[in-house]
This record gives sequence, structure tokens and C-alpha cells, in this order.
Amino acid sequence: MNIHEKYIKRCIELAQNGFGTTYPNPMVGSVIVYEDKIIGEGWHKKAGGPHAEVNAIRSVKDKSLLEKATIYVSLEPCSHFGKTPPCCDLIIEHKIPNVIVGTVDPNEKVAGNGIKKIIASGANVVVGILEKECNELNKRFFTFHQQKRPYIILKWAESQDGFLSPEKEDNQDRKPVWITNQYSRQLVHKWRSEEQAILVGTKTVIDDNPKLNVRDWSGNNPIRVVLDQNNRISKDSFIFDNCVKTIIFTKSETSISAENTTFEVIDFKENIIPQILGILHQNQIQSIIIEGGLQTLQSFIDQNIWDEARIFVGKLLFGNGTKAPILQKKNVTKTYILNDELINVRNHD
Ligand code: AOF
Ligand code: ZN
Repeated sequence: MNIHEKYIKRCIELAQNGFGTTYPNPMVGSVIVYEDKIIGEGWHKKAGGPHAEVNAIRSVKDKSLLEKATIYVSLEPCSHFGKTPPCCDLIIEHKIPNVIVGTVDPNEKVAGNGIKKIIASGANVVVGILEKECNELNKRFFTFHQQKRPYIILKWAESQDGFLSPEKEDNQDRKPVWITNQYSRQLVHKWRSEEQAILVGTKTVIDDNPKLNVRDWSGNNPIRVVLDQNNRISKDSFIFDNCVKTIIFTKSETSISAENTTFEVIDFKENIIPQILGILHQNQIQSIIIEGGLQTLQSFIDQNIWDEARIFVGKLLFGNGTKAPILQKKNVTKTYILNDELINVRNHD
């Protein structure tokens, strides 16, 4: 690891302090170095608050050192007047001669302009240090700005032999068979709290009547997104409990009215996925976890529109039933449920 990488790594660590509080802004960290010593550090804590560079510059006691120092930032300094003034101007004002940037800001309002402005001022600029790691840090923000859709996480639980549910006999009441245990349920609630939205299809709501909120973890509830093509979901379902903002995609107007719930009429004869993702993007949703059912998951898989999959594998053997989707090895994490522990196995791209 070279010296630039060492300090950008520190920027990433600092940025991570903002996990969960910076939305819709990215997590960003910055350090200021003079004679191979860190003289200032900062990170972005909250949307609307000072950016990482501002906090780092403020933390430097002897401001006269800035004219001889190097500033490291995990994301390009901004160039626009948003909720705060441009960080590139602040860097230029303080005459910081060396600026090292992890990765370029994908936000159209910045997109290279911060870097250009700093270069034009005469400072030395290096761009692209630990770029992959810096992009990964803000994978939701990058996907949202570059692909104009939320970052998509697929999630399901399967039996040891790869079934979502066992075969049911015709006259048997449909009782859910739990593949997961209390620890994995808690983990699911943590995951829900980390994303802006959660999506399920009609059948999941009808069969399971899920609340789709965060109960076994302390954190925010994601916005609920439900596909209900033929308005089949009962108005007594938990998703109409008004507790959480809910978006329902339907084919036609519905008579149900619920506070906190909006109905989006889309054309189900067309490919619905781009329509849904476009509306979620308009709603500023940067990430979504898709929790089933099979048809909903499969349609995202068939079109290869997903970024990450998280699969629980239980101990039970079902023998037959509804087969779980098969994925190419691309950013898939399998969590094996043993007695009282969870074991993660991750396949990267
Ligand atoms: C941050 N923190 O440390 C950096 C950001 O509305 P504003 O003024 O807060 O601007 C938000 C945008 O600024 C954000 O989308 C990103 O493009 C850029 N850089 N943002 O929140 C930071 N460096
Ligand atoms: Zn800024």
C-alpha cells in the first residue's frame, strides 16, 4: 500500500462513521497531511451539514500549514452551491497545494467540475486512489446517480436442498415453514433498516401478510413497495396500517385509500421493471431490498437487474417443492444457518 492509498484508506474509515445518517448524500471522509503526519480529519455526518473537507479543514489547529499540506478526500470535492457552498472553492481559498481524490463524484451537479476547478487554480491533483473501494463505499449513491435506479439487493431463504418452500398437499392449510431462526430474522431487520425501501409481490402479501418493517433491530423503517397488479390485496393487510410510507404499483385505480400510501398506476403489458425503477428513482429511493416472492425475484433475475443477493440456507431438507432461483456467482452472500450461529460465505464478481 503506497502513501496515497494509506491516507485514502483512512478517509474511507472516517466516511463510514456517517453510515445511515448521510442520505441522500454520500459518505465522505477527508484527511489533511503535512510532512507525513495527519494534521486534520473530518467526515460528512448528515445531509445539510458541512461536507467532509470542511470538517477536516476546520479541525486543523495551525491553519498556516494548509498552504504546504495535502488534502485527501474519498470523493471529489463538490463544485456546486447545494445546501452548503462548494468545497473546491474552500480548498482553493486555503491555497492547499496538493489534492488527492479517491473517485469522481457521479452526481451530475459535480461530475468532474470540482476537480477541473482545482486543477485550474494551479494545485496538483491526483484522482483515482483506491477507486474501487471508494465506489463500493457509496454503492447505493453511485448506482442511483449512474444508472438512475436504486441499488437492488435480492434476499430469500432456501432449504439445504435449494427449495423456497416444501410441496404442499391440496387440502393442507398453508402454514409457513420457517427456514430461518431468530438470529437470521434479526439480521434481516438490520438489513431492512439499512435500505431506503423494501419490495414484495402480491402473493407474498396475500400469503404472509407481512409488516415489512424493522422490529428486531433499532433503525429506520424502509418505504414499503408492493406490486399488486389486480388490486387483490385486502385492505386489512398490515401494509395499509399507515405506519410507514407505502407505494403500491397497480394496473388500475383502486377504491382503497390509506394515509401514507400512494398508488402508482403502471402498464402491466409493458416490462414493469423499468417503469417501477423509474418511479422509485423519482422518489429519490437510492436502495431497495427485494424480499420475494419467487415470481418477483425471478423477474429481476431474468432481466439481470440486481446488484447483490443475500441468501439464507437452512438446515432442513424439503426433497421437493418450489425451487429457489439459481444465480450466477456475482456478488452473492450465502448465510448458512447452523444451530445458534450464522456463517457467511461470500462470492465476489
Ligand atoms: C456530501 N458530503 O463530504 C461531499 C459531498 O446538498 P449539499 O450541498 O450537501 O451537496 C450534496 C452533494 O455534494 C452530494 O450529492 C455530492 O455530490 C457532493 N459531495 N456531499 O454530502 C461530502 N464531498
Ligand atoms: Zn462539498
